[in-house]
Amino acid sequence: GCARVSAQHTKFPEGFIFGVATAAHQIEGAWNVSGKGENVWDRFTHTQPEMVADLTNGDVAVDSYNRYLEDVEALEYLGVDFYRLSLSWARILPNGRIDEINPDGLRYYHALLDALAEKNIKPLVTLFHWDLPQKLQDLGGWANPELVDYFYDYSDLCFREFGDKIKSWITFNEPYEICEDAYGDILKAPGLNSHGVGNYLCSNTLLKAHAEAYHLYDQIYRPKQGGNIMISINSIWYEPSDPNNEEQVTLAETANQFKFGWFAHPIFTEEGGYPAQMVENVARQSEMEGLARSRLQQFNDYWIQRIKGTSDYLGINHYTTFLVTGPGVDPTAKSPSWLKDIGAVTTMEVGGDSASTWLRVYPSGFANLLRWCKRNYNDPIIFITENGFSDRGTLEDYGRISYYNDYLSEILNVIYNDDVNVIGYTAWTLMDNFEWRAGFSERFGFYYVNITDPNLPRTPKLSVEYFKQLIANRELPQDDRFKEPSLKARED
Ligand code: PNW
Repeated sequence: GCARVSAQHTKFPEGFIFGVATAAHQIEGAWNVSGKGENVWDRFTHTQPEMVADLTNGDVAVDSYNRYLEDVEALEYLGVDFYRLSLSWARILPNGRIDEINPDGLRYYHALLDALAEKNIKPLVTLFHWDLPQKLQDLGGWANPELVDYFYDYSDLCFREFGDKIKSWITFNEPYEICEDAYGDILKAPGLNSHGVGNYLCSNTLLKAHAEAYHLYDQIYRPKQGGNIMISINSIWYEPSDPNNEEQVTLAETANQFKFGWFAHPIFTEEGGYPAQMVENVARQSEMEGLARSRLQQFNDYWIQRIKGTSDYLGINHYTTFLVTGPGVDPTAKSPSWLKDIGAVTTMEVGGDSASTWLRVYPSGFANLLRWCKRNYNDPIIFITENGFSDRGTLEDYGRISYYNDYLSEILNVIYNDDVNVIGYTAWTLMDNFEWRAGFSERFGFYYVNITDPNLPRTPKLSVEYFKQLIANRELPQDDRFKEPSLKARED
């Protein structure tokens, strides 16, 4: 061909760091022992077990509460620079409130942090990865603005208690999934299905809670502890299905503002507040519905300023791309809803597939997202806090290896060709675990876990060797054994 192709870079820049992630509710188990309180996922899976594809739950999960030393060994074998884990709020504060602290909860995390320190693995710790104490959900959860104060107290305790051992914090994992899936829909616990209403109440509380935790850390703890703190925002990247169709291009931009911009715009832009297009669309829809006020309440000036600039890095969880096919209402959209408010029809029909319907393999979408973030958010320092691939659980997981290889290649492309400032990468996930409503039917792990064996043995998949070699050499592995045999045969 005559296209100018720059050589594929394979080597990561000096100082780039690698890790893997998990989340408390997906791995710990021990749901009601040693003083842990009930959380929204305990309640959801116990009262509506049919909501989980294979009827599993997090009661035992992969028992990391008891097997954390095995997990640390697996991390050591991989050679990771850091381990991203989350703290279970209800394990530390059974009722969610600061007036009752569970000493066994603190002890567990201290033991885990000490085991990591011994292996020189740095913890990157998420304060909230979806497992709200049920007692706080009973008060309305994130739809209740009072949660700002409850999250402040919980964060304060965590910074004080663990801040000497934890130098990197994440406030919230994926605010979109929290507010839209759990409040606006039934896709995550508690599944309130308050579409077009609860989702926006949630985002107002969550962004304020995030900002207050940031300022607390920044002003009180950072001077003594010297760490950093960020938020992890999930994106589904939207592209026009026909890049030459102006209308689709505009609608894809609107969709990206609704998805990523919903939480990124208030924190990472000079202007602050929700994206203008989002404010306008929801106001217009609300008016058409005969409402006196928009379902999306704008922040006042105090909160716009208070929320702006409250993240040291832009944490990005990225997995997949959707296409925008045209204007209108998505056939799956409820009324009213976030999806209807966008005003675009979307499709997942793009790239290769995985075990998850929502996860399509489309690496170039990742590069486009990263370049878009550089442009829209004033060239932030970007930390990839999740990226990964699901299958049904094979040990020869060539699909996972090629996913990682192709998505990591795109990171190298944007670093070297577009000067995007990506400084770290986190793979989801260390071992197969409780994949929320998919249970164990979709597997994202480097290690396979046989959940029918009471010992829950962790067995390395081929991707363990791939990721280990990547980290050891700071370079994309070129080794033939990581290529799918059928593809290899075709090349020979
Ligand atoms: C993340 N999407 O969720 C979560 O942070 C993890 O707890 C979860 O296990 C993992 O990804 C795999 O699902 C996502 O639609 C949910 O793009 C949805 C999307 C991405 C991530």
